[in-house]
Formats: sequence, structure tokens, C-alpha cells
Amino acid sequence: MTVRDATPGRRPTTGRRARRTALAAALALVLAACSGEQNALDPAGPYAQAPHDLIIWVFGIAVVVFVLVQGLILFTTWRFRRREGDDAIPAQTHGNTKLEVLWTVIPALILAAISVPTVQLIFEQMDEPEAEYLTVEVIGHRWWFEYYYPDYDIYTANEMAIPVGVPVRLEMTATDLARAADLGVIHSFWIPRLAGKQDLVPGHTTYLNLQADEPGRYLGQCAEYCGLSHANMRARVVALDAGDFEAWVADQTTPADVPAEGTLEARGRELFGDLGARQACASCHAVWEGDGPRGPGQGPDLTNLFSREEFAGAIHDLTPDMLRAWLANPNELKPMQYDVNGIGMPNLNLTDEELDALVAYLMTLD
Ligand code: HEC
Ligand SMILES: [Cu+2]
Repeated sequence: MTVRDATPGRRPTTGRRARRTALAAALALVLAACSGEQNALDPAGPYAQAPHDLIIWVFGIAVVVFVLVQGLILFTTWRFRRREGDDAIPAQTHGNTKLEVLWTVIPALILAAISVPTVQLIFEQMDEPEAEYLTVEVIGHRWWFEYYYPDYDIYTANEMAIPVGVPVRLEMTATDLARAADLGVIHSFWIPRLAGKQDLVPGHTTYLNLQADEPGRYLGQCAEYCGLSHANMRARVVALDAGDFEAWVADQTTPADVPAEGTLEARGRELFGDLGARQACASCHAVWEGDGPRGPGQGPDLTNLFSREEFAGAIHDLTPDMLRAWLANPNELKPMQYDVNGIGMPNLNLTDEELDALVAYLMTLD
């Protein structure tokens, strides 16, 4: 036996209010996607403009189909509704070849028409650009993006500097360096305001073009689930005017300064290369001081660390305080799995004195 609510009439009201609130919240959430830094509907360059225009075009067709189909449904339910004294069973229809052929052929034609520009565009997004372009190699790691500029022999991470108005061709792959048995997992590179989206696949090279028409900072996000800190794997493209980009290249190709002997910074540099029984920072991070070629490391290249505004997968602002917190316990700022499978940065149990010296040294790397 069911016991009825003692106060009928109250429950529907609260229910309705809850439903209305939920609906408003859901709507706000959906609409929030239409603005902000990662808005594909606000393209900032030709490689983002093309898919945007295609989306609008396809959306237009979808609206026409929707209105037609829904209109027909509404019309028939109204036109053939049951009227008073209308007790006869309506005529029973079993199939109509003409109609069925029609509603198979028309959608097939629409889909075929849409697929032509779609497939064309997919290839355009990764074909070699016709104009002179800049090449950047993108390597997806768990959980940060590494960039290498072969024309300039520059290694950097998380923030990719590009010149405004110049096509940039990304050559992309994925690996977790120095772990031969563990090639890495698939990631996806996506800067919604600058280009379409493309996977980074271990052992393969994929291509994607992007271009920014205006200087600015463009945010993106790894778009293929890649494990624990997937949500903490962002990417930032920094578009610079021609002069600023030249200055950036000059800065990045200048070796790091060696701090004067006896200073706190010099002590930091010493610790960077030797932490006694603990693994040295230098075994995972390169700081290029001009002797010998630059090379990749297991972690980001730190030669020009303070030329970047964000770090750790571009999820944190790079400030001395945040950097200190990172070195004291990296896992607290970004969940990683160093103890489980060597992915990420280990906690090296640094003392306050060591932290002071290391932060002072790293701040000279700009
Ligand atoms: C076992 C290898 C390893 C060692 C040892 C190591 N790191 Fe790291 N470090 C990493 C990895 C991997 C990352 C990237 C983590 C991420 O963003 O997901 C990282 C990130 C960083 C970053 C942020 C860089 C950026 O641009 O995002 C800094 C700064 C840093 N490490 C400094 C140090 C210092 C200083 C030491 C020594 C006290 C050290 N690391 C020791 C592997 C290491
Ligand atoms: Cu990823």
C-alpha cells in the first residue's frame, strides 16, 4: 500500500521550481560555451575561419530540415486529429515505395553534398600551405606539450610563439621521452580560435596548420583523453608582431647566463646539476649555456623558462611563489604519477635553503 503525501499540491510546486532552476542552469551552461577564450565560433585566422564557415553552412541546412520535418509532423497531427463522432478506424497503410525511396534519396543527396566541402577542408587543414610558412614540431607528453622549431633549433613548452599573419605548419607526434618501453599515448592538439583539431599519435606524424591574424594569446586544450592529468594539459599560442617574434627568436637562441660565483643564483645552478643522492634536475631538464647542441629532455627545456607566462601544462601562472610551490611538491599543483610509472616530475624533498637557491636561479632564465 502506498502512503500519500499529507500536503498534496506542495510537491508539484517545489518539483516545478527545481525543474525550472535545473533548466535555467543547463541553459546557462550551454550558452557559456558560446563565449570565452576557446570559442570556435570566434575564429581569429583563416584556418579557423574555414571550418567555422562550414559549420554555419551545415547548420543552416540542418535548420531547414528541422523546420520542414517538425512542421510536417505538427501539420499532420493537427490536420488528421480525431474529431467528434469520428469513430471509424482510419485506413491502414503498409509501406509506400515512392515515399520511402524519396526520404532515403533526399537525405543521401544532402549528406553527399555536405561531405564534399567537409572532406576537402579536412585535407586543406593539413596540406602544406601555399605561402611561406613556419614549421613547429609538436610533441604530446603526459601531460604537457613540447614545441621544437627546427629552423631555429629552439625547444620550448606549453606556450608556442608564432608570428602574426604567417601560416604555421605543425608536425605532430606523441611520446614520453626516455621511456623506450612506454611510447606514450594519443593526445589531440586544439586551439579553437586558430585551427581545427588533430590527434598526436605515438610513432606517427600528423599535420595541422594554424595562423593568427591579430597578436594575442590563444588558449587550447588537449582534446583526447590521455590519463590522469588530461584536464591539466592546456596549450597556449602566443601570436607576436613580426618584430616581437624576431626578438623572441633572438632571445630563445641566446644561451642562458651563468650566474656570478658566490651568489644565491650560483648555488641554485649548482643544485640544478647535482642534488647528491637525489636525481638532478639537469637529468630531466636542459638549460642551454651555449656549449654543444641543444637537445630534448624528459621534462620541458628551461633555458628561457621566464619568457613564458604559464607553466605545468599552461595551467598555472608562472610566478616565483607558484614555482616554489611546484618545486616543493609538484604533485600538489598537478596530479602526476611519477611514483607509479615515472610519468611527471618527482618530489625531490627539497629543503627551504635549496628551494630559495633554485627559485633564484630559475628566475634568471628568461
Ligand atoms: C625525472 C625527471 C625530472 C626531474 C628529476 C625534475 N623534473 Fe622538473 N619536470 C619534469 C617533467 C616531466 C615536467 C613536466 C610536468 C608537467 O607539466 O606535466 C617538469 C616540469 C618542471 C617545471 C615546469 C616547466 C614548464 O614550463 O612547465 C619546472 C620549472 C621544473 N620542472 C623544474 C625542476 C627542477 C628545478 C628540478 C630539480 C629540483 C626538476 N624539475 C627535476 C621532470 C623532472
Ligand atoms: Cu593529452
